[in-house]
Order: sequence, then structure tokens, then C-alpha cells
Amino acid sequence: MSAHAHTTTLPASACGRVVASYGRHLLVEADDGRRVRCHPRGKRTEAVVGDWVDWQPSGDEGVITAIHPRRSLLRRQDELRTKTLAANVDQVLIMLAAEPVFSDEHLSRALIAARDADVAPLIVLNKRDVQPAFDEAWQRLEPYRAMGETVLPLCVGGAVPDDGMEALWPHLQGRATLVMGASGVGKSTLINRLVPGAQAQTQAISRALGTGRHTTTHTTWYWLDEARRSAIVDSPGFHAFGLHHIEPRRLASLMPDIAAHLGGCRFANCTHRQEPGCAVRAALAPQGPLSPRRWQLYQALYDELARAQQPYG
Ligand SMILES: Nc1nc2c(ncn2[C@@H]2O[C@H](COP(=O)(O)OP(=O)(O)OP(=O)(O)O)[C@@H](O)[C@H]2O)c(=O)[nH]1
Ligand SMILES: [Zn+2]
Repeated sequence: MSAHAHTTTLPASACGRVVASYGRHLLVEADDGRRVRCHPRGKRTEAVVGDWVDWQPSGDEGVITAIHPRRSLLRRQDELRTKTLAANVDQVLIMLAAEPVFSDEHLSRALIAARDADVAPLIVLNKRDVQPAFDEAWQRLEPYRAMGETVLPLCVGGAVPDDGMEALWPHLQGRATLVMGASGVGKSTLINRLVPGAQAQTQAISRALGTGRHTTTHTTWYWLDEARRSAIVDSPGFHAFGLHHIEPRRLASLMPDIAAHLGGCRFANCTHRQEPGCAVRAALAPQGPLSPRRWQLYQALYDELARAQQPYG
């Protein structure tokens, strides 16, 4: 075969979006909406859900040949290491509920990871019908509202006149939103309300990718509108982001209530832990507005990130 004949018989590569992943199996959606099962060509083309990719047909499957530059990349925390979770997400919906009671530390970690990835966080408090637990949880979220976070009430699975879905919708429009939250907060209930056929779709994808129904680490990108402008990304069993790739010195800038006091420290390289003349420590309550618990969390996370930077430490 001549070189010329070879190039003309090579199938043209097309552009597409990774809409589902089950381990190394990927489903790519082409521009015309067609969905093709794809494999990465090599280590450098290991795409994740949300990625824009170039792919080439290969039999009735496809091969991913290139990954387009990512607008954002979120990582999940595994037992041992951080793994990529989703790319090109604009927003992370952190779902909390009246019950189970949420942990301030988990919430803070999620907010830090989102900000680090340049992804806007949106806090949603579900189960408004569960009282007085809901009102208590709403109160506990006051400090987060004070530092500028958006918090929306929701009652996605309860029978109340205003379930909060109408107020949530404008926040989802025109964006790709990843949903995360502890077990039992109502994530599946929310996904099923937003994407009525979600469960059936997931089963169909699972069949298309030839994986068993017990696969746990799968992520799915669902379009919320015909125009394919708004999407919701579901990753069942995903509870915590990985933080260990974050440089400890960046941490203060990722916590808005601490970041508010940066710039006034005596030392330019202040780590805001024990240095004299630290503007962050000077802002601690009762003299200032900064909650001592948040500063303690900052210190604990700083130490954790510093340890993670030393591979054998
Ligand atoms: N009272 C009340 N219960 C709700 C509400 N939303 C969801 N639930 C219930 O909470 C339970 C957990 O909901 P799921 O949607 O399965 O929660 P999940 O976050 O997907 O949980 P995992 O699958 O374990 O991660 C179910 O029994 C739901 O019916 C709500 O607004 N009010
Ligand atoms: Zn300082």
C-alpha cells in the first residue's frame, strides 16, 4: 500500500464529549448526538467525563487520539491517592441535608477543592420538611453565607408546596454542574427529578459499555436541555475531593474568610500559624471576625498538605 493510499483510508477524526466513564471504558457523544464506545490510545489520552476529545472510528468502536485543553479538572480522593473525576465542570453542587447532620470539615474541604479548581461552589440544604433539624442546619450555614457562599433550601423528596426546585433551576442553566454529597442527603432523588430517565439511561450506558451493574466508580454527564447547554454530572459514591495536590501556601487564598485578611502580615511569606505580626491571627474572634475553629481547620489542613508534598514524609 502506498503512503498516499494509507492516508486516504485512515478514518477522519471527529470531535466529541466524554459523557460517561466506567473505569477505563468511555462513552463519547459526537456532535450529531451519536454515542460511541471509545478507548484511550495511550496513557496521554486518558480522558475523563466532560472532556472534549478527538476520536477516530475503529470498527464499531472508537479510539481517543487527543484531549482538548480543559477549563477545569476536579479530582476525587481515593483511599491512597487522588484520581481525576471530571473535566470542564463549571459548578459543584454540594448537597447537604437536615439529616444526616453535615460535617463542617467536609463542607470546608469541598469548598476549598472547588475554589482551587476554579469551579464555583453552590451549597444546597435538602429536606426542608425535616424539622427542627433543617432550621438548625440552616443556622449552622450562616458563617458560610457570611463568607459569600450561596446556600439554597430544597425539599426534593418531601411533599411541601415550595420544594425549591424553581429557585434552583436558574443556577443550573447554561452550566455543567457536578453533584456531590454524603450518602443519604438526596442526590439520586435530585438527579431523578432533573433527569426523569436517568436510571434507565445509566443502565443503557452500562450495557453499551459492557460493564456489570455493580460497577461502583462510574460518572455520567446528563444534558438538562435540548440545546445541550446545561448539564448535571452524577458520580454515585463520590463523597470527597482530593486536596493533596494543593500547594499549602495557596490554602489561605482558598478560604474566603481567611483570604479577607491577607496582605497585612509583617512577613511576606507568613504562613499564618505562629509568626508575629500576622494579620490573620489578629483577626481572630473575639477581637476580630475570624472564627477560631476555621483558623484551627486552616492549620490542620496546612499540616496535612505540607505532609502530602513530601512523598516520603
Ligand atoms: N424527608 C425528606 N426525605 C428526602 C428528601 N429528599 C430525599 N429524601 C429521602 O432521603 C433518602 C436518601 O435519598 P437518596 O436520593 O437515595 O440519597 P443519596 O444522596 O442518593 O444517597 P446515596 O445513594 O446513599 O449516596 C431517601 O429515602 C429519600 O426518599 C426530602 O426533601 N425530604
Ligand atoms: Zn499571617
